[in-house]
Amino acid sequence: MSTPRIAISAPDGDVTYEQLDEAASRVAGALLAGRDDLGGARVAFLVPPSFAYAAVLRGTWRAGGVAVPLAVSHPPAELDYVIRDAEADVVVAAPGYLPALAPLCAAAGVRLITTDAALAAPALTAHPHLGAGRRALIIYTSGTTGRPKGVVTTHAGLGAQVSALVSAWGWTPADRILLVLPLHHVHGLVNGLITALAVGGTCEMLPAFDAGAVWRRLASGDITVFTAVPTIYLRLIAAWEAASPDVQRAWSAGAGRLRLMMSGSAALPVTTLERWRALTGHTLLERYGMTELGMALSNPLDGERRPGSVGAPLPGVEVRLVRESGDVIPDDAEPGELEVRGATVFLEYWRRPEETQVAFREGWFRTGDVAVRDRGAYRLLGRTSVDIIKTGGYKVSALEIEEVLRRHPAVAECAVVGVADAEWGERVSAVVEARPDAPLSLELLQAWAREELAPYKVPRALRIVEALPRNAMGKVVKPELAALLATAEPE
Ligand code: MCA
Ligand code: AMP
Repeated sequence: MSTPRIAISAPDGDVTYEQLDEAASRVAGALLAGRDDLGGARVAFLVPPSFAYAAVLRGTWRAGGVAVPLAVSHPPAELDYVIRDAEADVVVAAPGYLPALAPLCAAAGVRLITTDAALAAPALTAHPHLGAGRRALIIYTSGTTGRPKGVVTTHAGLGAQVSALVSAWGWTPADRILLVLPLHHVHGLVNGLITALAVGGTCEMLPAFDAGAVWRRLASGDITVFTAVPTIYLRLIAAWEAASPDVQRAWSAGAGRLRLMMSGSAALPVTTLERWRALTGHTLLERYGMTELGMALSNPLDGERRPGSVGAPLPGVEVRLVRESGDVIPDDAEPGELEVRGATVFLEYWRRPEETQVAFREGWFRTGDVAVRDRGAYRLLGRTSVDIIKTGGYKVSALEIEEVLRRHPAVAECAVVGVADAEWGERVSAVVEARPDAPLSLELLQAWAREELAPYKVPRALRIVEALPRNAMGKVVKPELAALLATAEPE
């Protein structure tokens, strides 16, 4: 008899596919609580990386629900926003999060159950029929308008995203991925967990990113695939450099045995790519994706991986570059906005029909990223909006942070920008016009913002000025701020 395959290896244990299947049926039973089908009701869940996370995700789908993963790094105000915006029918929480969630759920009138209770429920025996066109997942992402929007992907869309990755990156049941990314975003959730489970591979999860722990697992010889954001590769390089020569040799040799190492979510500096190649022999496979699209462009598994390039369209993905006028760019060398079409593209922004409509042009999704094509491969040059910041691989909206800062009683006006940073890609930075009569310090403002904003949205560099630079129309001129902040010491 062959050994049963391990689906998840996580802090709460190793489970086989059979055990995961049974656990998902129990979760589905608990969610349905006697109903036949959740019928697209939203199941929000706050569960750390674990076997329980995978069981809740699969159980939600089995019961006909829409999965809404919540971020373990988010403060109560952000959790509350997502639970209410998604109009969650039920929230599932790991027991440790009950104290934070119980008051929110009580105030919002939402049922709250623990993972322990869900996993102990009687298993569901009959499943609702899940048409591929049904909504499967809502991931929250920031934009240039208002608060974060829920990006809705159907089962068919997710299936198309996963198929593209399996064929382009050669996933097989023999793969074991080491996952250290958060599970409320596509990079960790789709590229890591969902794809590994779709092929019958193993997903090994660490509780959080820790450079030493990652190196030890990479060196073990067990892992075949790894994917991360550039900030993580920089931290791994720093840990390698701080290690003894013997440890360095063991880590490098072990990492060299992986089948595939990838980078994405933010631009991979060529210096990082080169340093990683020198340490491990791997030329990182860089790819480009977006919450609304899954992955769209990728360097090849076999063949030349060009530093500074995000490669060519994945199977089933069509892309084009468009001028500001809307004309499609026919040739290489002329930059334009990247637009994407295909079965992988999201269905809608949750309950935001107008924003969904303006996100598309003639059926093509407008990414807001500016790119240029060179011999079949694409290079990203920047974004069409200065108000989108990418920091540590997280996308944040400058406008959203400004709205929060303006609520502080000592802030008269403010402007937030992303300042180039070697470690984080961009650093959230703010220039604040203080009220003349109110004392304001970075510490006070940061402590205050921490309560309202996720950690990566808290301004790290701050200037307090008497007057923000404005144009003749009275509008704050952001490019001037970037220069001002670039010379400010990071706090
Ligand atoms: C955290 N800190 C930051 C940032 N993030 N400071 C500045 N900029 C930031 N972005 C602060 C923390 O609050 C803390 O501050 C201090 O830095 C040290 O934090 P530490 O615990 O050491 O690390 P961490 O910040 O928790 O983790 C760093 C990380 C993490 C592992 C690189 O940012 C991460 O997991 N990033 C991945 C994001 C991701 O998966 N993005 C995918 C979305 P203090 O000590 O003062 O409290 S994009 C996507 O899905 C698309 C589809 C795609 O293409 O992939
Ligand atoms: P998100 O909205 O969090 O899914 O982030 C998507 C955005 O991340 C894209 O629109 C790009 O701006 C950025 N991004 C993803 N992959 C890359 C990459 N390889 N290089 C540069 N930017 C990237």
